[in-house]
Amino acid sequence: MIAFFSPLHVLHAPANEFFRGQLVPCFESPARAAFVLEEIAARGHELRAPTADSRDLLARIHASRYLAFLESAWSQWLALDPGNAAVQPFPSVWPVRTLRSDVEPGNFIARLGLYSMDNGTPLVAGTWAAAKAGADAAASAARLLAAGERSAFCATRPPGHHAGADFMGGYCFLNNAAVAAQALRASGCARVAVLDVDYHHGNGTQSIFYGRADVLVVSLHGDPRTEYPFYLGHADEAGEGEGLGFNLNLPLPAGTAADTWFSALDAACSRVERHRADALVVSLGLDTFVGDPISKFSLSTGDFHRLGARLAKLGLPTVFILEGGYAAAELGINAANVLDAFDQA
Ligand code: SP5
Ligand code: ZN
Repeated sequence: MIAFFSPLHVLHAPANEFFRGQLVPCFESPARAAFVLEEIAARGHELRAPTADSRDLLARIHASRYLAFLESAWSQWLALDPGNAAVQPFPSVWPVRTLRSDVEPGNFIARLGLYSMDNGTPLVAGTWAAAKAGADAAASAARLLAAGERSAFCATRPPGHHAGADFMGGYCFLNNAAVAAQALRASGCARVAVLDVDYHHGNGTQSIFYGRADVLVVSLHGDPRTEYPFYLGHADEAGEGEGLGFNLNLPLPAGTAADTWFSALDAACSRVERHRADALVVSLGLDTFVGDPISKFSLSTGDFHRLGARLAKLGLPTVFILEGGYAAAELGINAANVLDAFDQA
């Protein structure tokens, strides 16, 4: 399988994130992509740099004021104080219910809160460049499918599925899966399906397509009653307006065993089949792995073969987008197992 990879991902390397009131090392690290790169190269997959510019697609997925903020956020932060070059900005105030989000505040931290869903998504000097390269990879993968390729993989980081039209969150800034889906629509696919198998509900992707019938979103994830992102991902979220019936959430309790997970995957695949999609985007989070340090499902390394084989049975042109997965040393093996089983099916 052709794999898109940009070395620019290393520019997004924040040191710390908050966990229970303390700063801890970031789980979402450059080492993740390095392990993925190493393993897919070792297994003979072809690596390519992104070839497409995602700027026009990003403008269709994200709000222009959010994109403008993200692109210039670091220079805005430095403009406050040159000493900020060595400091990570974190939001500390958010426009929750009854507060206004239509007026962009003049205060940088207030703007950062306006455009964030959590304080767990650290932003650094190279975040925009790394995230943009990931979106370019997603656009490149869609272009490859339009040219007749069966599948492509985007070894992207930072991940994307928590990022909504106008906010970052959950280590995500630009929604790469949404970019791929929109690019596939633009290249002539009448119906696209996004299947999100990350441990965490893909709230950003869901919200971006919630009112649309042309892009079905199906997600299999830890129950948001106890798992991040907490405030979205319940089973009764079915879409709205024209999009009613085109969103399916399959939340599973933390601790769910692999066989139950694969039964839910079958249900997800059935819904994708019923959509009669022309192409599939897989938000490939690998934090369902038993050894993941922040998640509570128990897929084994071998189970990722089973996942790749099951997805291949859908028989659809498929873009795989790397999302989460924080057992970095096993991430490459788990990702490559999905791709190899898909290729061999
Ligand atoms: C893309 C993706 O997988 N994003 C996940 C974002 C999760 N953010 C919350 C992290 C909470 C860390 N909890 C640490 C528990 C250690 N026992
Ligand atoms: Zn995740």
